[in-house]
Amino acid sequence: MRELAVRGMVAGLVLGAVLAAGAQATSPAGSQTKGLQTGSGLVNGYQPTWWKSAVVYQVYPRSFQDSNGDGIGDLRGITARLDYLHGLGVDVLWLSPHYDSPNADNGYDIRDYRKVMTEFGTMADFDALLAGIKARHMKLIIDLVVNHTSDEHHWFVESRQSKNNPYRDYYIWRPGKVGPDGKRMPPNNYRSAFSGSAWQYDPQTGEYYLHLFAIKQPDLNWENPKVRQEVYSLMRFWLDKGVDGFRMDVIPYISKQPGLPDLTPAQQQHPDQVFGNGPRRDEFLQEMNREVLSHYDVMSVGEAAGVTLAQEPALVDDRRHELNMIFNFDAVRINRDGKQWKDWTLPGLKAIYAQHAAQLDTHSWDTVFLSNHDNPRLVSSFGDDRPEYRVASAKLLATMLMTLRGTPFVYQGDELGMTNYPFQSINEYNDIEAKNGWQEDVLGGHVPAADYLANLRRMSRDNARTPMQWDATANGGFTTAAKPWLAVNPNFTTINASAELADPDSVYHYYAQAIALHHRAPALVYGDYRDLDPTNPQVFAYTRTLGQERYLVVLNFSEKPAEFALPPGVRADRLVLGNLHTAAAETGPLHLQGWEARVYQY
Ligand code: ISL
Ligand code: CA
Repeated sequence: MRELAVRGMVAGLVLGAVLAAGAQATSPAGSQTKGLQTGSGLVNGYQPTWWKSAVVYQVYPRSFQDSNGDGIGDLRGITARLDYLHGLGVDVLWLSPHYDSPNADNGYDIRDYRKVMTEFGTMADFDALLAGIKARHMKLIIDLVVNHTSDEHHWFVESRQSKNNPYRDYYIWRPGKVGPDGKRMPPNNYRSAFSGSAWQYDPQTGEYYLHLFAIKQPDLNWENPKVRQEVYSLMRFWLDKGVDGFRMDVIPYISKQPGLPDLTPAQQQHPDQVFGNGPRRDEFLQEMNREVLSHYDVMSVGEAAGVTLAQEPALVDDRRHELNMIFNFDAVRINRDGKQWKDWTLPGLKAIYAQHAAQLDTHSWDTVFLSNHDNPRLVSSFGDDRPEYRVASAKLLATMLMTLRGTPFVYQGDELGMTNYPFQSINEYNDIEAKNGWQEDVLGGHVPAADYLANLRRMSRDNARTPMQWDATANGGFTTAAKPWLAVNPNFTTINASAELADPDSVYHYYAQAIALHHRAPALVYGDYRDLDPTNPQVFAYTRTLGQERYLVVLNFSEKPAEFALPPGVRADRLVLGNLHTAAAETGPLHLQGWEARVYQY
């Protein structure tokens, strides 16, 4: 009953937000920018498409909403919250893996691509979720994890049986080497992303299989045309159900280096760049596009670990017919060196966005994101999550996500300003990466426990995976179970959706406003990007321009006040979005408060 009452309240408030935003409803970019269109329908040189002007919201199903009291989020839980997402104004949901899985890596280890994970529900629940999304004129993209499967997938169960099993060649098997001491050694020096060798010895046939991730995630052999056809077939299965595309997990890794030689010491600094640039990568993606994607009006976004910005057009230039866009890691990982936190600077971040603008022409599209289920919380990493700055800095980051160039991705809970979790001990973590690292680094005697934990607390993926905070009741309204699968952040009593829906000044309502602005301003989608002051260490100021439609974005990335002199020609008398209630027009330089964000149209 409690659940129902709360949901009713949430839906009522959301309806209000939707009505309020109604006057600013999305319209196709082209209809508002006739002056800039050429005969071919281009806008500022870009071919307009729905996925370029969309705002995407990532749902991590395990942590979104539990509907049956087992402590694990599920599909019915998501369906029950669709009005909340619709009220936020997002167009597309990206669902992290919902497939049958033994959960060695929370669903990124798939046992059956055509079955829904039992904890998440049934295929009928999936169909109902999809129908609920379509009924709200939203779209759904799902996670395509085909660099590897679970070791419990029937292909692998077969593959490991014998060297002449028909599925043997679905995976990457190699005999070991003999070490100087006469002992068996893995075929090469590749390391798994989750510690240890990337090779696992299998006594059944006396060979090793490759796993760039967990031992329970054997890599598929894309050299085998049968594997590729299996993948295309499962893609069609979901597309024919009506899903609108895929987020493709570590997709550049599908082509392996011929002969799998050892990494050189230099390559060992950046192994992902070797894994992500195999010689047949583009050929495989072009084949996938030809055989599958080109037959549907869908969106494709590749998680492109190992692909540098300079290499990005190879995957996304629309004349190459591979993917629509990728997640380049330069910005999101500016605060780390390997797995270790490192301080970042604002000019460093700006330089990355400037490079994006310079290196991608109108044939290439981009993503804008600074968080997801593999990274700590947005406001904790790039803003300031101390109580006095959390709301303002979370709103500043929302402003930036919705005004930079590229399709913006919002990770669940960031629209509430959710923060990192106050982890104390290794036992509080669930992530295989954290646990394996503890085993190898700390128990192996290489890193003091206190140092490992201090870094992990800041960088762990589990920071982003704690359950959504819906209200101030037990476990944040995520579950009625006594214990959720991963603990709810204790700050749920103050940071939660119900409180934010009721507060017009909340991070949630600010996101809704920023998203609405993104939707009504073609310049924020297709406009040129110009950084006005690249070396300023405190203020990030840029313009987005599409013919006569011009926006100026000014962001004070600091708790300290700042002044910013407007360049000649910029009239700052039309504030269209701001996170602190400043007077719209200022004469002379702008006086920005700590973490103040403003958007002017001029
Ligand atoms: O997040 C990482 C380590 O902290 C990255 O190395 C990450 O593993 C890499 O970006 C690939 O991520 C994707 O594939 C993994 C899965 O664990 C991640 O959740 C997924 O996003 C293996 O499927
Ligand atoms: Ca459940």
